[in-house]
Amino acid sequence: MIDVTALSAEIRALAAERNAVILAHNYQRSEVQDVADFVGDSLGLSRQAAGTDASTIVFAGVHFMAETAKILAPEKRVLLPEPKAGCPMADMITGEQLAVWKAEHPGVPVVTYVNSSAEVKAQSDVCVTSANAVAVVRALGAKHILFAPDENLGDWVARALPDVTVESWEGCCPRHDEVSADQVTAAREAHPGALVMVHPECRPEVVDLADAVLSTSQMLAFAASNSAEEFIVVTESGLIHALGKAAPGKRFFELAPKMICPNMKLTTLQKVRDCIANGTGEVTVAEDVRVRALAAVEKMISIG
Ligand code: CIZ
Ligand code: SF4
Repeated sequence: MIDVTALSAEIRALAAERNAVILAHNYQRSEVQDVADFVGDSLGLSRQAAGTDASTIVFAGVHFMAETAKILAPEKRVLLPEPKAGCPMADMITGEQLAVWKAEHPGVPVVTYVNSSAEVKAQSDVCVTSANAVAVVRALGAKHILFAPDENLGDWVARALPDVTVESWEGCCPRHDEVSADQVTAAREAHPGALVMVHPECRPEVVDLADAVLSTSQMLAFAASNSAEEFIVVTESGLIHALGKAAPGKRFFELAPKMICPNMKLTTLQKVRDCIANGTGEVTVAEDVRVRALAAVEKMISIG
């Protein structure tokens, strides 16, 4: 058995000694969230990365998130405690595949979810997160867009903006895409009165059952500000810990079985400690790719 308190104290001391800031995604293990300086969604954490005085950023999350931090904070050293922590959705489209798709649709703007590689962002007109996808596409003002890589999020945007033709790449988050309407209905029956919060990476028939369709940062704000006391949470299990801190005293229920992203759980306290101690897992982005990816990310940030 590891001593979580002692290991966490060791990590905090090492981070201070090495001038490192620890960022943890909302889907990380509870003890990794607790040792971090900041917990949040990928964009919120990347903004922390850009604004920090620390020279090293330890990104407890998956690869594309650390890459996004590097895109925004190129002068800093960005470390990913577990280099094998990838995102299957981000891997569903490569830079070459996007180039072919674009060539088939000359002049059609490419809108890319931040859950994508730097190579893919670099070929995109604008990025979006699940929190701002609808607002960014609306502000873009295009009648027709290519949307990559999440078909379900593309669907959500298309439904919110019926005047826009959204052509989506057939990617998905395996964890969110496998949720069935029956699972949500069973959770509602078990907890009548609880509000159902659904992430837009879920399928349309699951989104249809939601009281609110929200990104992780939006779920945290919604649960804290809503007068309801009970919520059914349809996103990755790690958010339950963050929700408990954002809205203390409220009750949060998960689906059965729980939604667990194995890549998010690869990062452990021991790996965070080893990464800071040894400076391992550095994430780099080629400068020409970074500059083009930054343009797509900055365009998103300027809109919302
Ligand atoms: O952008 C993020 O951090 C992800 C993957 C989900 C969300 O809804 O915040
Ligand atoms: Fe990727 Fe889904 Fe895991 Fe998020 S939860 S990192 S989208 S596989």
